[in-house]
Amino acid sequence: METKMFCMQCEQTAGGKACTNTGVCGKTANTARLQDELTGALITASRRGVEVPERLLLEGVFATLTNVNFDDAALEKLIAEVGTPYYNLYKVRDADEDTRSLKTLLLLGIRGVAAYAYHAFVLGHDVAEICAFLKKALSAIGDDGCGLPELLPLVMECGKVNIDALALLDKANNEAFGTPAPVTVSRTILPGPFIVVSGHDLRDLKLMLEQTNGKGVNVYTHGEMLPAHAYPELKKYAHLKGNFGTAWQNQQKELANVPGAFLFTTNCLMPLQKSYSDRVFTTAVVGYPGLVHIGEDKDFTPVIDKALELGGYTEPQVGGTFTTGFGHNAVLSNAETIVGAVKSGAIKHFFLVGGCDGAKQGRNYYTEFVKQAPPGTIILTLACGKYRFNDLDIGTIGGLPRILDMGQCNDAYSAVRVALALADAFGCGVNDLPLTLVLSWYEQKAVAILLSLLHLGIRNIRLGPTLPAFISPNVLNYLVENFGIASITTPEADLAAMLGK
Ligand code: SF4
Ligand code: SF3
Repeated sequence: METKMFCMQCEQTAGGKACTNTGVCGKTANTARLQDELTGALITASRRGVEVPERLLLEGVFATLTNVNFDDAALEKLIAEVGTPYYNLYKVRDADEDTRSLKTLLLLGIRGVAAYAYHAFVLGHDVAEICAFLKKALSAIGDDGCGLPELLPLVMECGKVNIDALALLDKANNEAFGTPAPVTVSRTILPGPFIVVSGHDLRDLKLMLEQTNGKGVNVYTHGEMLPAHAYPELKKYAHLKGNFGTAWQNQQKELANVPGAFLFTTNCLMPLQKSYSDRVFTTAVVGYPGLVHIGEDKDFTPVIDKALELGGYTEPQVGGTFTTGFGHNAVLSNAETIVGAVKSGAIKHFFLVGGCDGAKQGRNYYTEFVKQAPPGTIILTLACGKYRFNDLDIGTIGGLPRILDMGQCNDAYSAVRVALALADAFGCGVNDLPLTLVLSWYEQKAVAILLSLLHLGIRNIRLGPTLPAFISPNVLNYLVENFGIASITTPEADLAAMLGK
């Protein structure tokens, strides 16, 4: 059968191997080709030392991440802006399987790094060193003579650079929007016109709040935007009312016929359905054919006008609540209580159950895992995978909820900070803490975060729902031998093993 495209970058890839005809995500073969050409053009530019402005480099890498940009015209524009002939990515695919595996791991890792760096960049922070690494990595991917000895250290360095990007973004978000504090977020949608802001970009949300202020339009967060409610400079807007829906993979169902306008600032955007395609808008690196895209001037008037035209609900759509805002500052302000509770035996174990959500059946594992985690255990969580269990009430320990939502996927940095502080308090290494990481992955930011955790030497991570298709048997062996990485099995068996039962 003819191969029209080749993409294996996300967890839902066709048959667990590769999308070769059309993307399970809805990406067409032509869009996949353009994304390859864009990556190939950036590879050539990096190899030849052609100057590519930071914004273009970050956008060009970020635009190829899963569920970000489906708009061929936008991709063609980026390719033209880079302006170099493109390196043929099929050369990577034709390499021996371990080289291919490491080059793919590196490429997908930098896609995640670019996404995080982009958010820090738009908040005015210096991303020069991160961009220098992106170019170095792109250059290595396009170097046909580059083999395992060169690639393995680069893959680990990608993990380090991603930590730098996460730290920079943490600083950028805290400086711009204040220090997040725990908050209860309503899930009720009130009557009247409203806009739902999805994705990860807090700056876009802030600009939307400013522009809707006093206009009679309420604003709700969606998906990874939920932790925004914890930032004082965002929370202060009275018309930021609450959170809409659940994780990204439910959007085609949850957005159907909703009388509000939607703005996607980053992944995860799914192919649109007729019943709501007239009310979805994109901005930044997100694109979808036929939609109104809000450009760099960030004039959200078309979104606001659409919300006013739709008018919203006439009756409140009553929902429950979520709790979020347990970033490193909030958790570490309770450090004494936590350390005391561990010493007294009130807290027996910490689980970091975090990562992406997705459509696979097997992801119920994470819900079951949290339900079955015994009393005396704390669940730290982050990213959109939390929607599998963040509506559960599993009680408190010493006044702290047993489920602590640390934020977006980039707040993996918070989890690292907390783990390092606890290790410090107990005078041990992170791997000696009563802490196990149970991660769920879907797209390439999760790949970057995984590399960061490996760079920090964190062992015995459980990964699911399945292992990535781009990991060759030898690379997997390396990860198992050096880091004890393992696939999830069942909640019962994994909990027993983690708790030493
Ligand atoms: Fe397939 Fe995932 Fe690539 Fe989409 S991003 S084409 S679903 S592997
Ligand atoms: Fe989610 Fe797409 Fe990965 Fe930021 S929004 S974690 S999947």
